[in-house]
Amino acid sequence: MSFPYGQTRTHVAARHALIAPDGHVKSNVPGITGAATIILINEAMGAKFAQLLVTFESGGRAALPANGIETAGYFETGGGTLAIGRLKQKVAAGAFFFAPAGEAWSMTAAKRGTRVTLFQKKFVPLAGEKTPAPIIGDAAKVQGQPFLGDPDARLQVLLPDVPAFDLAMNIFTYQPGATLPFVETHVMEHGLLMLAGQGVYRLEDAWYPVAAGDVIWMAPFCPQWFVAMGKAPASYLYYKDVNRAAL
Ligand code: UGY
Ligand code: MN
Repeated sequence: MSFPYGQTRTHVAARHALIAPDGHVKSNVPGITGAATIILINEAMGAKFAQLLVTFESGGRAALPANGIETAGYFETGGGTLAIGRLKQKVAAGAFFFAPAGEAWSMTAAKRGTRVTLFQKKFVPLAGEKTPAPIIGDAAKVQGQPFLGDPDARLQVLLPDVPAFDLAMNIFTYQPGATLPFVETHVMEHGLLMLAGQGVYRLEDAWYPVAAGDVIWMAPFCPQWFVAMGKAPASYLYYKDVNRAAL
């Protein structure tokens, strides 16, 4: 039942945010056509990265130029043809990619309804390390590892965990009742998309019911905790900045 009194689960605070799908408003983003694009998180919110949800119409396209921005993407549904520099591949639901800074990338021949989440960040090079190469992969082929020993909370690390990368993109899947083992408080920032299931997310000193389609921003040092609820597993895709000096 919906109440006609302007209610929503969306809550935007100074250091965290929950964006429920009922509040989505489209933006025109240069280079993306034939698609509904929602900018869910960016610097205007206080974040140091951007999170976008792109839902393509049949034949929609994205063509992003080579510049200082790197992009990590995940296909929730649909598919098309992805090209990153000289790497070109047909992709389907469950595909992920990494387009490094300095490489143009494009998505063509999109199937109608294809949903892609993009995380974009200004690349911070590391002395002595080359800029990472383009990647196109399939999340179904990435083994989930028990998180801190819990087989009911499994983490799929989609991108190489090496110093050249200054971002990570992971999928966390919890069996009903499983939790993050403690309230994490860390320097890394997160952008998160609930892919399936439901649960409760603690962000700073508030507890939020969350479900598939919700997006969360956690600023650095935002205390965070999650419990999966209901009868089916809950999973989320998330971004974090990694591997760079403290000062
Ligand atoms: O990688 C992480 O920091 C992860 N454990 N955080 C989270 O799921 N909120
Ligand atoms: Mn965390």
